[in-house]
Amino acid sequence: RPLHLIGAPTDIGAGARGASMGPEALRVAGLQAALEGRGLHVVDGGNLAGPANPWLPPVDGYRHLPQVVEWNQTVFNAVLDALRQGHLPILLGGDHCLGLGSISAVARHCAEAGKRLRVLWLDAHADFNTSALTPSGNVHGMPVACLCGFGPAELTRLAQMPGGGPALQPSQIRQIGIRSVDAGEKRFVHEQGLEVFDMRFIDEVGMRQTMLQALDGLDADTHLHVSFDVDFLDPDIAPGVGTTVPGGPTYREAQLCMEMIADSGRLASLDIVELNPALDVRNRTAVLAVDLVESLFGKSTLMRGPTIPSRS
Ligand code: DIR
Ligand code: MN
Ligand code: MN
Ligand code: MN
Repeated sequence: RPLHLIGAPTDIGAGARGASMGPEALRVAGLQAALEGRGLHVVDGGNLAGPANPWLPPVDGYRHLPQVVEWNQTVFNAVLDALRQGHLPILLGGDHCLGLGSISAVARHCAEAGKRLRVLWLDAHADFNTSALTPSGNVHGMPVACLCGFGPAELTRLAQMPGGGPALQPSQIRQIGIRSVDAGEKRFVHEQGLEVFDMRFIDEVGMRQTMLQALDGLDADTHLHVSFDVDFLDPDIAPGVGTTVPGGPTYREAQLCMEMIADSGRLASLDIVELNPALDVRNRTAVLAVDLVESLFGKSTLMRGPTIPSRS
């Protein structure tokens, strides 16, 4: 099915300015040509428009909430539109607050199409803060909580399902690469039972076993959404992000992660977020993101899949 690029040039939920340049950096790094080189049909829908970043301190625990709501509404509409056309949406962020709009649309579409939804959240952070827990007020630290129904009415309403429940249950989410969780956020992650494959887990069992577990239970009726926060990657290879955290996946671990997702054959929507060209070095982080996205869409060294068949 055609891939549909949706640019959302904003840093409205971030703690550093510059993620608004992410969509263009990914285009300059050759995203479309790379995917077309895989034989895929790619439509670049261009960039969405939305309010400027007023760069203000938090109000009631949120920075820029009205603007965050507006951007997410716009992203929601664009992603739902692409899905209803039978396209595979690729959201080019923008910061990770946009995962709320994107995944809300995916959840809505799955409900309409009778599909089950699994979300892989590749990130250094759990993004499970609330206004009461957040140390920063930056909404890019809150989208997972909002999707699960914990957030301001303006955002949880967008994430509401036809039946009235939240877009996601914690049981539908697998977080991978996590290594920075705030104190209150940590308790909340535990309380809600989020399945977190943190860096210690990956160190101890390896990326292969991690991905086998994260992808376990997918079937033909599962829509797999990947929300790829570029700060998932180790900052040594991916310096172009606003909130680097040391000790992330290496180049090889990240490749294996993407290859195993590709092998599942279930990928049906994608976010690429938090790329910050203002902090990058000659666009290398964008180039790396494109390289990894090629693997995510099935690029492999040889004309074969896994060496060891996909059973743990
Ligand atoms: C931190 C940073 N946990 C916060 N979050 C980031 O401000 O809530 N998420 N950078 O990607
Ligand atoms: Mn389309
Ligand atoms: Mn994130
Ligand atoms: Mn992050």
